[in-house]
Amino acid sequence: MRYQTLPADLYTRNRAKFTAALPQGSLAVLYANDLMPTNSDGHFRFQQNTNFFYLTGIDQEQCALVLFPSGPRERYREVLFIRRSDEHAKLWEGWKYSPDEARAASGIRDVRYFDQLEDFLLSTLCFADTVYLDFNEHDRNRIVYPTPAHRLAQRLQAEFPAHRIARANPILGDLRLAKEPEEIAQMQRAADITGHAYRRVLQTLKPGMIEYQVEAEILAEFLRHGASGPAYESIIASGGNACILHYIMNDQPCQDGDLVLMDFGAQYGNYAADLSRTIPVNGKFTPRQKAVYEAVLRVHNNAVQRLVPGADSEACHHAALADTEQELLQLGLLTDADIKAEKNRYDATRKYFPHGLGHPLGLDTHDVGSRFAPYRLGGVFTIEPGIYIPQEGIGVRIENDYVITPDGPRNLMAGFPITVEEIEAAMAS
Ligand SMILES: [Mn+2]
Repeated sequence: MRYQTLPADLYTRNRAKFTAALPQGSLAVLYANDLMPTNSDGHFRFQQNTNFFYLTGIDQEQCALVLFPSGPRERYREVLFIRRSDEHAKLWEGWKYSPDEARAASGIRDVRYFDQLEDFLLSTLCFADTVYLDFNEHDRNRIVYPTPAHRLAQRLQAEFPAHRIARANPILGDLRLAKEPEEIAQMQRAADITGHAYRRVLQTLKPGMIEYQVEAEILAEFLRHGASGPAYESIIASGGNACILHYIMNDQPCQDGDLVLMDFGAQYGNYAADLSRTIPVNGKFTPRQKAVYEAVLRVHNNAVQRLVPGADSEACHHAALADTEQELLQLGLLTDADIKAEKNRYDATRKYFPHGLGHPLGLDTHDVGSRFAPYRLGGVFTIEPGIYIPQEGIGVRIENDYVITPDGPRNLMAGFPITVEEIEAAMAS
């Protein structure tokens, strides 16, 4: 692995939390992700299934985990199935987990080969009444591709029609909202690498650079420090492009006098970082750019103070909209009449701040777990307010990642230049 792996004890604890939530008679089957085809004989870079990784630490295709805590025999209760390697795979692909390596990585004693899964399920299913599967659900994503879980579910419905199929996702999503200390340490590494990339941009950005050349500096720094790559497509949006929220074309020159909004994060050990910064292409904010920037920074700093256990993310979003409304009045972008004319509260403000305040972060950039769950200790959340003014060619977003701790929110991006003075100083040096 090109990353520092986490101790098996973490995965043992994660499995204990998950199995404790399974009702009597339940068996869970979690699969590694498929290697996904592109075209011809190509495939996308392998991306492990994050629920499978959370429970095993195994980062390889053709693997599965079966958990059957109430199984009648010890040998049914926790079994990891790994890909069987052979001379051909060794010649073309190199290293794959040996059973001993898989045991050491996962903390699972009973390791078998993936081609033995079928027979294992046929015998154990007779002692179970419910099968928990991970269907990779998300309320903003429609999965059109049949995952290994979908394929098993179809077979179960045909061959074991009296068994109940249940959703592992709500349980795992809820567990994953609160991070263990080892996970937070890994996320700090992802954040630190992201910081290296940010500092590199502060030192290299100059007028005339194409947005993708800025992206190249970022990706080079990610790889130099052991990241597997970006956790998501990098947004490098100069001038008015910043007002396109998911702008990833990155093909325009950064003009003297413009701002550039950058939203990028490294993936390290399968954990994501998520940073947004908006900086002046020539190293110096204009008075107007500074006014808008500092307005967003005040909204950001107020929002961080509300990251406390039990708080409701929707209430925090509304509080940030209220803060932004005040800033927009000050900036001359809104009038009292605009607010009075609103059909729904904050409609006028949402024109300039049309997205959410933040999201949970972890193995996934938009991490799993209910968006409506209150904040809790160990949760990691982004805070990313913005103000976008297309008519002025200005878009500003400022985003950091925070852990909710008993002592208040802890910034995983502490020390990354964020004030106007810090950014200008870093770009001048
Ligand atoms: Mn984000």
